[in-house]
Amino acid sequence: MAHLSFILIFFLIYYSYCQQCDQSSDIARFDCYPENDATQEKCLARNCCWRQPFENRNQREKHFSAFHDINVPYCYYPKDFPTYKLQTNEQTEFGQRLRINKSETTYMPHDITDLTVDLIYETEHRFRIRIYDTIYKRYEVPLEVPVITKKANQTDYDVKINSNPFSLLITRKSTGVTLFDSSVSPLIFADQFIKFSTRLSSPYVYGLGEHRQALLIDLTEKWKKLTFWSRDFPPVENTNLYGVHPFHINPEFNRDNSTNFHGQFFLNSNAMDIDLQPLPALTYTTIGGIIDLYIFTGPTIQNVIEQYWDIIGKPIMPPFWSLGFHLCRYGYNSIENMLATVKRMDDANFPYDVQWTDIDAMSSYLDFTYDEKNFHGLPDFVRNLQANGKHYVNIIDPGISSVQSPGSYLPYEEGLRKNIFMKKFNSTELILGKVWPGITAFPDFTNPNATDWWTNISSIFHDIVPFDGMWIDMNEPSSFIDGSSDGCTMNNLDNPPFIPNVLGGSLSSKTLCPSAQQYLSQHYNLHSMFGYFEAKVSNAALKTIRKKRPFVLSRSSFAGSGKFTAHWTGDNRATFDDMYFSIPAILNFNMFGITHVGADICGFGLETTEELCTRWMQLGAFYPFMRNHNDLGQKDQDPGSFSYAAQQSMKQALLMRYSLVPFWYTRHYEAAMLSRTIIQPLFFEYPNDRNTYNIDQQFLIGRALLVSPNLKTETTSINAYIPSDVWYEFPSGIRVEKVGTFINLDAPLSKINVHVRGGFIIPMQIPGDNLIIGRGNPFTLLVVQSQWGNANGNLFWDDGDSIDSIETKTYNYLEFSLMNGTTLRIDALVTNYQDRPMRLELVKILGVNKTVTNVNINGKSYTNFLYNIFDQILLIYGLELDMLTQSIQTIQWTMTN
Ligand code: MIG
Repeated sequence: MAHLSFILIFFLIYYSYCQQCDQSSDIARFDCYPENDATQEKCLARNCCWRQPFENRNQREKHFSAFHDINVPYCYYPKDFPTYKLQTNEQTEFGQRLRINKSETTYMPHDITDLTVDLIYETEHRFRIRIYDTIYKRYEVPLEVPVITKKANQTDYDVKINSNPFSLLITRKSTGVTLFDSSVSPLIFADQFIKFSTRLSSPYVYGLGEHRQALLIDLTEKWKKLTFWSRDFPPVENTNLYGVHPFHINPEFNRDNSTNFHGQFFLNSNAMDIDLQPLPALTYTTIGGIIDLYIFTGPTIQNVIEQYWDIIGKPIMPPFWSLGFHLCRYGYNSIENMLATVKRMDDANFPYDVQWTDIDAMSSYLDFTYDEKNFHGLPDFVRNLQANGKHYVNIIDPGISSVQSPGSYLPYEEGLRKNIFMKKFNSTELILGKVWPGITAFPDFTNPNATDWWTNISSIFHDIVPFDGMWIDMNEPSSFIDGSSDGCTMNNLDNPPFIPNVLGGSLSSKTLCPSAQQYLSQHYNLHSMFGYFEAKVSNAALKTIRKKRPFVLSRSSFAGSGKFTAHWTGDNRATFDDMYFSIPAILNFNMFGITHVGADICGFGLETTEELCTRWMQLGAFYPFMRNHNDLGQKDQDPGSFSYAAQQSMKQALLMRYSLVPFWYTRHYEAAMLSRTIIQPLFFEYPNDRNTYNIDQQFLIGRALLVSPNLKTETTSINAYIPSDVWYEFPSGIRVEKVGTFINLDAPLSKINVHVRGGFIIPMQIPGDNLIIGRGNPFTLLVVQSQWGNANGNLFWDDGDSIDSIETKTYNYLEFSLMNGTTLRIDALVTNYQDRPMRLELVKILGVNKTVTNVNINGKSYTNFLYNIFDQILLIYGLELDMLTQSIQTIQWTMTN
């Protein structure tokens, strides 16, 4: 009898194990053992299920590729894995406050058994979930987000609470589509291990940076792990990189073929993994902070971006000059070499605005110094550039040398006095790393005193070398040694029970110990925000010093960095592949609210070629931030260093950029004011055209320009997608006949394909040698009719450099509209910046399909026009129209019937 009951009990346990482990398919498994050393034994010790995947059961080898993370997990959660139950649900002003708890602990140390869940109905389209320790206050991300205390009157989402086990379900009211569903896996909330999952609405995901990846993360068949922990590393796939942006967009494909979009932002700055799987589902695993999750319900993609930027802040309005061409390299090594480069630029008449220097211009790599021997006369060089309308930017690294002889290095000594350097764990001793100048201390930019210190030492240097912008590099922060000059502690910050899949396998890999103490919290929590705070402080310092609109370029970034800084994508290489990856990168950073972004043109590492550099200069002319930059030891790659033919191709692209600057500048205004991305993928404008969903070799500038670069070596044509719409080639004005399909376009080395879209009016300007010299030049308008004969455009214009021209409304704002294919109207809506006239010289109208017989300007007949019947282009030239003199002006034409 005893024997029998033993068998029965065994059978029951086994049976329930099977049931609890039953999964209809592999894709519904959630990884219970994400570490590298999963075994059956270790898995079962976690009370999880261990089974080979259903599919490919006999092809075990195939599943184990180099990346353990892209496979179906063998170890996964059973259905009854211990998790939380709902205890109380209280109605509050902002929504609901829940108490959840659990009685059993999990495999991670320090489970937090009593949690509070705040469900905040922030706006009609924005929902916030906060899950935190009911008793002890935990670290929270020091980002200034809106505080909502009152529930929105109406919402387009529904929230359902499951009580046992606890989970949340959020659906879109209008379609019933699931936006968030955490029931797919158990919530785990331990001190250093927080994990939860959600179902996705479709297997298409966009965002989740900074990673080197295609624009579309397609989960139809793929498992993917993305890791977040700021890291200095030349961009490769499948690793954490310089910045952290846990934001994604997920389309919802409706039965009626329409598409909605929603977004999600995980406000958490700790090291984390995001796992994606074909269910489709997404899992967050973070090792600190709280759960603070935003859901943005769109429903359009532009709405999602706007709703996200309402949380993190809108991008900074860049100074006008910073839209020009920037030239830099690591290793000019002497002022003579740099002068020779500048001369090459001027001799060949390239438009160009900003000259940079790298660390080789410093004295012994010390911040706020310059090498008075090899770069003798740098101050005069800079003043001379500035006298000619150009600008100068220099590099600053965060590591401050701590080993200079006493009395000789103010940045360090002032920093000591102001007590702004990072400390070792539980100590007043500085934590020291090693960077270019040798042993260095690291400023804690979260310390309020750091702003004064940074401003002060920058200002003293500015009195010597009057730089116009700050390039803040190495701010992951990067160190040549792991941890510190004397290692790290053995405590749980330096050795957490779980480490996300970070490069190097350790949180202190090529950076400081996580246990380092900063003003606001431990480095463990703030590491990925180092660049964010440095950018914030540098932006403030520049404002104080120059009293003008700041320009900062930061390598490391966090959600919200766009408020303070521009960004470049770091140490790419001179390959065609790297050139391609720059496009999804700048598209992503636009979604992340860092709209002023570019990649090192012609490639940083490796030797470029004339072909690659020509292609890349052409593409880079359409990056929001255009800088050619090169690594130490590589041969020159400034435009002037190439053959005459290559120079001509590069110059043509530069002239396209410069002539479009009024259009660019207005896009920046719209980004800063209206939360519009500057560069966007095609699907942003054509969300109902599925062909566009994975296009990342082409992109749009604003809504009106389509850029289709040639990204392949030794080819003279490209296969480009032209969405179903009215398109003309830019600048020729020739109509594209075949649309809504991929077509072959001529793309010889001398040409980059750019198209303008019907329905838009593009403000342009005759280029000068640089943007400052060209500021007073005449404007032109490119009017591109839609199929209905209308078009719209706008123009923002101010002095280009004031900190507060938007706040004080010291600007001009014009709107252009074409009606009935015959009347162009200019509305000068704001005209508060009257320094000089805004002279319109030429209007080019595309798509005029009948002969034009008469032109009237403000009611008076005007004879300077040309009509080209073959290309259907009307040119009205020789205009002397000051666009500011009247609030409404009209240009009208009459056509034969
Ligand atoms: O350890 O300052 O990404 O743009 O030229 C390399 C030298 C440090 C890395 C930057 C790169 C810059 C380089 N810096």
